[in-house]
Amino acid sequence: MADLLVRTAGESHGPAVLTLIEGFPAGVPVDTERIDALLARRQGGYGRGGRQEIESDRIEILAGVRGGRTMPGPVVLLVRNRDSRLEEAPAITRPRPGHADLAGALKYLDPDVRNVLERASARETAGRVAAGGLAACLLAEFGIRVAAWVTRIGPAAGPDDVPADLEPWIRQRDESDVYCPDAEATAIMTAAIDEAREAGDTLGGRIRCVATGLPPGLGSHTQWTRKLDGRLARAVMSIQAIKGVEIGLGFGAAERPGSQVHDAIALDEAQRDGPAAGIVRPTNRAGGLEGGMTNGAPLVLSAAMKPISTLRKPLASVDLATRQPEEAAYERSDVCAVPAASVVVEAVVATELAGAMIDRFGGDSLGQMQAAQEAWHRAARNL
Ligand code: EPS
Repeated sequence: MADLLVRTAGESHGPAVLTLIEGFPAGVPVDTERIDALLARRQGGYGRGGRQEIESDRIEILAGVRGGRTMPGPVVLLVRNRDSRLEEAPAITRPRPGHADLAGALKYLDPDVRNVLERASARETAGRVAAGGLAACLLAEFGIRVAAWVTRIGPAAGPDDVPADLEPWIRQRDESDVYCPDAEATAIMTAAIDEAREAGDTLGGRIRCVATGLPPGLGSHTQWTRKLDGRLARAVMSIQAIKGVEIGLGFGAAERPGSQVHDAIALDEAQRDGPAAGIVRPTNRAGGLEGGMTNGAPLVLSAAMKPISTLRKPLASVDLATRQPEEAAYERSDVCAVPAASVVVEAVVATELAGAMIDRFGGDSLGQMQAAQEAWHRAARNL
């Protein structure tokens, strides 16, 4: 089992965010425009603060690519920080409730929380999105599409649908300032963000992520570490400010009897050449995962994000330098970063799915993966 390993390095106001990707197959065409477009989408979304007016994220390839294709060996991607001023950035001793500040100060016994917040910052997600963009290049070779959008911002809910055809849905999402594929809901969401901004407050929300074209059998029931639902949940929960992950019905499954949770199994000979050999599921409440494996249906995952913890009207805190009660620190902040987080969810799901594809079909080269996938697909017709 070859693991796809993604590691990031870099501080929010350091010179750059770096991403090391190890275990990626050779021969994959690297579409830098696709990766840069994902980075640009992550920077956008209504409710972002002043920082994104400074940054202009794009990747520089430092290792592992030649002639536009991946080579055997690690890939290193760099996203430069324009707001690079780590040495000049002032000490911060008034921890923000909800941020890593206080837990980090206690862990490292350091009253200057700058040393913790610089790495805890969601700026790090630029590195994970760069990796997700590379993963999407691999998935595209197999006709796998991953897309995420916003379904709620604070009190404002958008449509909960999972469309059969993703493409028109994605076009509508891309027209929305909050990455929600519904114009009416977009207007209500942007108004909610305006209201929060005026109040000096912040808003969280919900994200939906769907992946189509997945072959059955990604992930494994044989060991807890290999269960794809567990791997996806870990990847998504590790995104800054994400507090909940659901697959399919998620928490809703707890409220229904089994007959209204599980998806019946049926035959459709017209789909004999399809991904599941003509064995179809009229419903997809499982969200495409059973027993820790994909079942041929689209993957459907949802995530909940808490509101940003840097508040213009700060909550009470304590100055760790003087031990006096003080308001929490505030320099500048996003009011709402749920649209940006939807792009990060899309990226980390793509990375996990690419890892599961490599695990299933071998990770040396794209050609070998494709041959293994086609051999399995041919054999599946005889099931
Ligand atoms: C963040 C604080 C803000 C955000 C940042 C995440 O940065 P700054 O302190 O420079 O204003 O803008 O997000 C990004 C820089 C980004 O690219 O997403 C935090 O504390 O997590």
